Amino acid sequence: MSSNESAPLTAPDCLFCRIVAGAVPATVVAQSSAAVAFRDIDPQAPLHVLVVPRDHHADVAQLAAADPALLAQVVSLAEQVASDESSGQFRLVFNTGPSAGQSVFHVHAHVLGGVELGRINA
Ligand code: DGP
Repeated sequence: MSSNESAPLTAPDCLFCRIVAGAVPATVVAQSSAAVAFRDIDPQAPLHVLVVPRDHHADVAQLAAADPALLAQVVSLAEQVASDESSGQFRLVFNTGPSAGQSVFHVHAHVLGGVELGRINA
């Protein structure tokens, strides 16, 4: 089932599915029919919002494979939040896998901004 239909795909015991459903409180700053944006509980920048698709996908690679249009909607909502709350310039981070720092396995974009961000020297 896609996010255009009535009930989103969910996974049992998924924290971000519960936030999307309103069962766990979060500070929601924007939403669309496909995605929800809410403040990170432990902000790392003046603007630090998480954007999640309403449908459950474990990570960005799985989302891109299963529903690339939905990934585009996640990015679009991220851009909207950055424009509404900051300069419109932002860093988008998808931690993907435990070794990359992913701790919640419902794909989420970290939208970071509101400050001069340093270059990433990988
Ligand atoms: P990651 O490590 O990339 O999986 O990021 C998970 C983020 O989720 C982390 O920055 C903290 C945030 N987070 C964890 N639990 C909650 C919560 O209950 N509410 C909110 N708003 N954010 C949470």
